[in-house]
Amino acid sequence: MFNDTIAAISTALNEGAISIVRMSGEDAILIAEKCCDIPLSKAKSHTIHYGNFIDPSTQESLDEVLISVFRAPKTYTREDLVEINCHGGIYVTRKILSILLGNGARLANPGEFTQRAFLNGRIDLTQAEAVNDMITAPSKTHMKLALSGIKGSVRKLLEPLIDDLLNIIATIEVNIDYPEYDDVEILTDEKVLPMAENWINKIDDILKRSESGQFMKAGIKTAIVGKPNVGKSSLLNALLEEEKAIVSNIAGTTRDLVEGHVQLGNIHLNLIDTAGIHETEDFVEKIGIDRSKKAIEEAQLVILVLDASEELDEMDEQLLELTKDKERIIVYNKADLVNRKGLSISAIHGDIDALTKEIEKRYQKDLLSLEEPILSNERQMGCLLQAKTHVRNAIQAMNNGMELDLVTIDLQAAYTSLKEILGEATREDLLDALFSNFCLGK
Ligand SMILES: Nc1nc2c(ncn2[C@@H]2O[C@H](COP(=O)(O)OP(=O)(O)OP(=O)(O)O)[C@@H](O)[C@H]2O)c(=O)[nH]1
Ligand SMILES: [Mg+2]
Repeated sequence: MFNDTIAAISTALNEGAISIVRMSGEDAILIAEKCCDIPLSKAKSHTIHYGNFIDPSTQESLDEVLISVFRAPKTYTREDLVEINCHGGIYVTRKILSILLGNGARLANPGEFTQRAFLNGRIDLTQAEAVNDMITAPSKTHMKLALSGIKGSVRKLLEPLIDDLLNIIATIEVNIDYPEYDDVEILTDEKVLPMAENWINKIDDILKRSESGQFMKAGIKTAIVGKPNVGKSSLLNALLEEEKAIVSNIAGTTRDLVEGHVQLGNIHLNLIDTAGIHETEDFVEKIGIDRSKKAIEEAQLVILVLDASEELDEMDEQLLELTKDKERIIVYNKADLVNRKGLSISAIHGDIDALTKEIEKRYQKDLLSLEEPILSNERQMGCLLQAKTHVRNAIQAMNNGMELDLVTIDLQAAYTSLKEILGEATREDLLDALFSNFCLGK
């Protein structure tokens, strides 16, 4: 528990109907009571009170407010918590905060409310991270993942593994310290080895699903490429349902990369429309073409556009060759002019269902990874990878005939790495760095 009381504006500081100023700590209720005409110290927990916010130094009434009182321990921070709902003017909100600060509260650091929730043991680190994910969630998929994170999905995902490890470590310890104790199973390399192999499989499964989940969350980097005039920009516009890129019948219309984002169901594409690739002496166009080639290299998905109304030429063949090792979809555009076998679309008429269906089909499996609990960021995945390395070391040690009392060092390291995901074995400075990414009042 902390002995200072923190305060911050918890809503975005903008003109709006209401703003919320939040306070947490031992003196939260006392300080609030000093600054209003409501007997808050008598208020029951989880109640809301109407009254006036008053500057104690002048007795001036500043705003009509609603004050919520939450008494420890069933609060966001596990401390006494007060939320002052005032009118959402920037001046009045700031003024209320400054009066609270003048009467005993300290300005909260970014993320400090959530940090207290974590340090006071109400939530684990993955839940704290999920709070931030919820606030920054750009789509329904992100929101759903963040919510399951807030509810503790990562802990549930890891708990069987952590329990298993702890159990084995404890049994080995007992075997070493109390060899005469015959109630406890005597463990041997032969018994632990298959379990460790099983842990590796479980870890790999979680890592694999989390990687594909993270990939889907971040959005698929998709480059639309092809010769000039095949309809790349028309396709970009059709996907975005807006006239973002210039379309014309002049070959070489697009010279720079044009970017856009689109959500196809739950699939998020980060699209790049590129300059048509061909041989040219035009200096500016050449730069554009170099950028197109780089975009192909960096893309996670390439949509290669061919013109259905023309025979494939050498340039098309070169592009087919250039993109052959990439994850790619080949589409025939201008299918309204000539019908071809293969995936056909007519970008200019917005007739691109065949393409969007193909994309959805291709990423269906990755999307499924989002249906089950996964790790939600690089930090968590990094710790799990470390845990895997330690289990691997343990396996190697056992294969080399090492005694279990030595193997247990690697098992303990694996256990610590897993606990670190939940923030239960980390250092303070790491936590400070982590919570400083939060915004104020959270
Ligand atoms: N008939 C038909 N014409 C199309 C279709 N899609 C694009 N076009 C036409 O093809 C021409 C080129 O279209 P763009 O979208 O600018 O082609 P691009 O591949 O971006 O061309 P560059 O930027 O020059 O590389 C325009 O005149 C479009 O109207 C289509 O589906 N059917
Ligand atoms: Mg173009």
